[in-house]
Amino acid sequence: MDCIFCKITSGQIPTNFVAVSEHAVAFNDISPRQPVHVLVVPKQHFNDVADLNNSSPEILADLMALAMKVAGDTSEGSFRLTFNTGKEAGQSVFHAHAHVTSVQPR
Ligand code: DGP
Repeated sequence: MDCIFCKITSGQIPTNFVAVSEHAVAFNDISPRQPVHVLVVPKQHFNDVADLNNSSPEILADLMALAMKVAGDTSEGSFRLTFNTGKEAGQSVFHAHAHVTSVQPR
């Protein structure tokens, strides 16, 4: 499968991870829309967060814990945590991921 986030999480595309957990990695978005814009991505491929929730709630819990750590480390406690799910909702990369964004970097 030709998936850009699989290439990033596997190390095939070298990427600076800002945080890592057992099942997920976090890295800066290539085109940030806020001063803080970090993507939190499961190492294993799932098409979107609904697929991830149905297939592996424990990996979703691990990803959420990493997203909350990133939010705490990068913001002053005011942040957004977003999963765009489906093309009509703005999802453009079909490998599940959370956006952590904040206008107030730490
Ligand atoms: P979404 O639209 O919710 O599917 O978000 C996908 C995000 O992924 C979008 O904000 C841009 C980002 N992105 C796409 N390709 C790359 C890449 O190769 N590297 C990084 N760091 N981010 C990427």
